[in-house]
Amino acid sequence: MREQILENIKDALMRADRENVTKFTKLALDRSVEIKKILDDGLIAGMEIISNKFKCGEIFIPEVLISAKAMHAGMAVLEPHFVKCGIKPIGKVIIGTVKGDLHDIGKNIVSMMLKGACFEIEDFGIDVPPEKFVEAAKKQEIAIVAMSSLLTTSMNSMKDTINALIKSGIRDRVKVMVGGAPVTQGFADLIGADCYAKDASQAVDKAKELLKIKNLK
Ligand code: B12
Repeated sequence: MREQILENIKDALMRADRENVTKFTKLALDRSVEIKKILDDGLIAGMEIISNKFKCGEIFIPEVLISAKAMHAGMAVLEPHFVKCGIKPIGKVIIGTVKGDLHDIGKNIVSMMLKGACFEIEDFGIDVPPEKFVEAAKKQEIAIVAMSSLLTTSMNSMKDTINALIKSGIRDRVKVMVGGAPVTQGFADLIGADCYAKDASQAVDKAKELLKIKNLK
């Protein structure tokens, strides 16, 4: 039954059927399916199928965009259940998709899971220029600057942001975390980031490691 609900979420996402994505995501929660399972085996699994169809030329940008909206609808159902942290935030993270890049699904998942793990999050959205990260990090006490990139052409903006942090003299005050489908550990090392994570769960573990916080949620 639970497996069937996850199948229904995937199926609705593939059909870009926002109403049913919402309905089956709520149903999965009602049936006590673990949130991480709903995310990984329902919503993200559905998005992977969309990715493959897009890659093969079976579907095009407009269809992907509608499925992305359905994905956001499912995530909106899950979000309040992630954010149940009741204790003082363990550090502030500013996060955004870098300049030139409009992809935000993965970044939003990372943001949601960090929030659920008691980090305070300020999400700058998409197409975020280096100056915006730097200005925020200058004005407030920021523990981690987190950047997402899904395009090989926007990855260099991560490097530009790190350079801008160095230039403004605050690189030592913050940790830099990077991720997104084309980003690798090698790339993170090359640009001088403090950490790379391949998915949202790993992002939570690594963010805690960066701040040396253990055993929290
Ligand atoms: C959905 C999608 C779109 C949607 C985006 C909607 C939205 N609101 O995000 C739309 C239709 C708008 C779109 C547009 C374009 N897209 Co697009 N898109 C995709 C697609 C199919 C899925 C991406 C996705 O959401 N995946 C699901 C999420 C959950 O995975 P994820 O993002 O990787 O995130 C996970 C991890 O990477 C990690 N992570 C992500 N961010 C971060 C950040 C940190 C700090 C950390 C630690 C971890 C982390 O954790 C996440 C959760 O586990 C990918 C295919 C793919 N294989 O990635 C193409 C893809 C990324 N797009 C591509 C292209 C080319 C484009 C366009 C240029 C197409 C065009 N001709 O216009 C435009 C670019 C627009 C722009 N300037 O950004 C290419 C990029 C190729 C390349 N080498 O650069 C891809 C790979 C498709 C392909 N195979 O050709 N796209």
